[in-house]
Amino acid sequence: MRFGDSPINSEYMTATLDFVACHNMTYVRKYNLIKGLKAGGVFLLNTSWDLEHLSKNLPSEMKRYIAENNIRFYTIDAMKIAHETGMERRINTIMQVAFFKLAHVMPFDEAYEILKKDAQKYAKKSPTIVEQNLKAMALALNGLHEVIVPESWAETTENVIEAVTKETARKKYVFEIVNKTNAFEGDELSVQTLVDNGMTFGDEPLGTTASEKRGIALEVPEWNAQACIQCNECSFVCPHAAIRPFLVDEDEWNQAPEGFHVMDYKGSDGLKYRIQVSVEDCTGCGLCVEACPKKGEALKMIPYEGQEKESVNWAFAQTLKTKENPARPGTIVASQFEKPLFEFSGACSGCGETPYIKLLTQMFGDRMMISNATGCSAIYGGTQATPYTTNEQEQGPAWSNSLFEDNAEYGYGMWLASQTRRQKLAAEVLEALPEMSDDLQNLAKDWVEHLEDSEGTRARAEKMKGMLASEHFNSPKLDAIYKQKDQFVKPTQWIFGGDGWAYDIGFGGLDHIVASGADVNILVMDNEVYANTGGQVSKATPASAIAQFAAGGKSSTKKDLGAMLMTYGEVYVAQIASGANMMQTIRAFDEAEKFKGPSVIIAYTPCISHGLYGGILLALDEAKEAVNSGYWQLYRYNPLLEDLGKNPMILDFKKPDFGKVRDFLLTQSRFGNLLKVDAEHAENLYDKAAKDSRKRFMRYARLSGDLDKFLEREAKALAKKNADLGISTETNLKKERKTRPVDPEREARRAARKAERAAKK
Ligand SMILES: Cc1ncc(C[n+]2csc(CCOP(=O)(O)OP(=O)(O)O)c2C)c(N)n1
Ligand code: SF4
Ligand code: SF4
Ligand code: SF4
Repeated sequence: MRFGDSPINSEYMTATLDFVACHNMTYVRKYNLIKGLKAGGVFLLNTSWDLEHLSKNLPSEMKRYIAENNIRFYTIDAMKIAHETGMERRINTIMQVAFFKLAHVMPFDEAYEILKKDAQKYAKKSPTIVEQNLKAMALALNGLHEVIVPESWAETTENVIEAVTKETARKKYVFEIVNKTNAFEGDELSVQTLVDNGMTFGDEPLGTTASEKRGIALEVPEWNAQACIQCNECSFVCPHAAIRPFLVDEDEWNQAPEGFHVMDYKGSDGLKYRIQVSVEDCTGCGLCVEACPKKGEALKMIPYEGQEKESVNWAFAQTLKTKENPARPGTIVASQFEKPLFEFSGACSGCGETPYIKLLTQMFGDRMMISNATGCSAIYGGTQATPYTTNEQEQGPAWSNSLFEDNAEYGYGMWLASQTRRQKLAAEVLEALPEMSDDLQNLAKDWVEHLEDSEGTRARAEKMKGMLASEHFNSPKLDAIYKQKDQFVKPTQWIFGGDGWAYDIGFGGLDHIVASGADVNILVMDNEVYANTGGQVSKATPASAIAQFAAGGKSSTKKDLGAMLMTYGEVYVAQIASGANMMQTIRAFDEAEKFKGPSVIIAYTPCISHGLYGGILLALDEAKEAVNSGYWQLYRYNPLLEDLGKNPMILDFKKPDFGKVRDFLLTQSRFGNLLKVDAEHAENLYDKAAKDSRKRFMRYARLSGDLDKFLEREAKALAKKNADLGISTETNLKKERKTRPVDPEREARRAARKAERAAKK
């Protein structure tokens, strides 16, 4: 930020600075934070370290700079203050006070009054929040501590930043590209360095985020074996794959480091079970704890400090052998014993998109091909470090991003290429049958017969590979087939993107590819906004949501992409929300992948752009309430069922309470802010949003055959509600009439009126 007496209109990066604040102390070892700080300038660090720890932990380069340039160095333990005042992990108010106190951009008393007044904005929500903020502000003033910089700091020579970087660099690429760009020194990279790292065609090695070890969490989960029920749900919801279940055999257990506590695995004799957190990859979102059925007992958030030892345990867990998955296939537990081939992405802490991608890689990652639309998933998916990685056999997703608008076509091209190669290979296999042994012939015929089948493809491919390994010398034809062994496994083509891509800018292409009948799987991560470019409205944005280009709340209805695609009749379509129903998500992914035609899965995606009051920590509740209120419908439309004479449409949640839509909307600022601007307008739009949700649900219920049941239930509920309120409705009037005692006078009057009418005729 720049400050001056007159408005500053020009935009440029600041190079010489008066004030630098670091709100996350793990950054001190990652970035050259005080580069450009003027002599006599102020450096403020949020930390619990005292002088002894500062001397030990700060990089020498930083200590030297502070000492040589007479930097005024202050610390504050903002996390402690936040906890003491009930503000949990929110430290912004505290750091703001410290900033105004130290930066002198305006008289402090004046700034403090403004901040106090600003805190009153929370009064509408709760007076407690106002009190907490005011208390935190007062404690911030007392908590500021000026560090008396020891003279010895000027003489430190060891360069810690460099030492740490070199130590953690697994590869040349990580050292020369990833670490440089992460330290904001990408501008200094030469073209030659990119060429030397094989990037001429935009290629980059897989699994590089695993080397980043960003250590950005202020708090991390701590596992307690005594209370854990081994449900693996913490691992399922983690957006960053930073908490995972591990199975340990007796030999491995004997080698385990001290503190690597385990419990007996309840599903199989002789195996031990442990939930392990990678504290350096955790972002501290807290979702694992929210998901834990034994929240607060089996898993709880504790300060990162002191948990560094867990890195040793994580490193040990990485050396454990992969065990045969002991859990029942298709379950949540089983899914999480599979290694995620998408880990430690740089998505926002608590992102709702990444758990979907992670789960897909756990289910099909060893044979996945992915084309990705531009959007958040392209940025965290494939910038200088990629979260896509490989299993022990070096198998992993092949990923690429072309453009925003052509993603479906691009994925179709990938599919077509592999399809063409595999069909050519199948023809070669059939032609070479006479040159094969009987056993290989049987295998080869079976392989051709199941060319397009996902189930069992890995096993068939491995068997073919094994037999051909000894027979391929026998003939040039067999040798040519053996050389194409990478084509034996049926790949699974996925096409990822956000709603901005699928509903709007890439819709024409998506529709075209779906209509082609190609066996591709499309995942639409619907956060109902163009998140990556700052929150522009899309056709997926619901009525009443505020977004860019819809500042007064969107007035039109959310597009029903699923219903449009169902009209083809030959497309698998599902709507899911993993935070609300994990099993339905697994089922939909599995069915979509097996379906030999186009599949489209539309996934409800909590996002920081929704402005959840209470923070992204509540993302799972957001998904649950979206479904419970009927705002988001869960369904699977499977054309295969129609072929079996069944109804292809299955509603996976049938008891929505549309009366709760308004409550759901008011948990998020994207809707809630409208109320502050124009309450009447807001209420009208909320009403529309609820009606839109009901209409959509009815549309699906009509298809699934649940409509009558639902209307009946709705009528009964209404009658009960009215009866409770003493209001008469058609249903309870009838009931009343039946049960009302006969009143002779009224009966006589009725008979007289009837006679009068008859006489007139
Ligand atoms: C043709 C084109 N228009 C606009 C852009 C800029 N752009 C890049 S990502 C993006 C938003 C993506 O939104 P969405 O598809 O909803 O994904 P999200 O970021 O929400 O995950 C936009 C507008 C672009 N790259 N290409
Ligand atoms: S706090 Fe968030 S990032 Fe860390 S392990 Fe839990 S879910 Fe994963
Ligand atoms: S969610 Fe809780 S109970 Fe379930 S495995 Fe994780 S720590 Fe254990
Ligand atoms: S903006 Fe939303 S979708 Fe994008 S990375 Fe952040 S939380 Fe995820």
